[in-house]
Amino acid sequence: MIEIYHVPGTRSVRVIWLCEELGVRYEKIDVDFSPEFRASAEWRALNPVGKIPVMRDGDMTIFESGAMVEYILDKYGKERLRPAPGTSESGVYMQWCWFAEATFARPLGEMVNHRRAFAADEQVPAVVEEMADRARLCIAALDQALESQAYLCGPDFTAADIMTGYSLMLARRFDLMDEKYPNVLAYWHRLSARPAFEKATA
Ligand SMILES: N[C@@H](CCC(=O)N[C@@H](CS)C(=O)NCC(=O)O)C(=O)O
Repeated sequence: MIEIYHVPGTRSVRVIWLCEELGVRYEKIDVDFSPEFRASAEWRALNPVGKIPVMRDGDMTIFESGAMVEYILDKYGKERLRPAPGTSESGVYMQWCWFAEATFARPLGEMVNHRRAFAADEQVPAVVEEMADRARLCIAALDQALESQAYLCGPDFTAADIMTGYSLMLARRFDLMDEKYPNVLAYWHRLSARPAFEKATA
């Protein structure tokens, strides 16, 4: 059975959410999120940069949440939740998956790290604001894409929405989603009402 090393509120939510959507069985293994544990030889053996999540399936161990999502779709997806590889729909699907982590989650992650690494009086507001602006640009891009469709790849929910849904969870922590982005707000309500999302974030 798939083992998902999990900390609530982290990117392991994506992997659990996907398994719940697909009805794939998994075991959740709680991880100590303290910097000390993440720096330990025990954890670095699973994730060399000390981050969450990690996933195991049989003798395979991987880090990077996007890779876990694609692996699960390849092995257990039965062609659900993503377009057929090699189609133009698949190109758009991959664009949004990569955008979710490489472009949108990047400034958000740095905001989280900045807040965690520095005491309130050591934080640099201009740096945080610059990262918030980068994240807002991403939210605006999503808002535009969602103007005439319910999900990022069209009328149907895909794993690109799972990748993006977690990034929106991070954006909400910083109050970056507001009425300037009505399509994103409506999209967020659709995503967060899904039973699989509720289970992954319970
Ligand atoms: N690109 C990685 C990012 C992993 C990541 O940044 N995880 C966060 C939790 S969601 C973490 O462990 N942060 C601790 C740190 O960066 O020190 C992925 O998608 O798995």
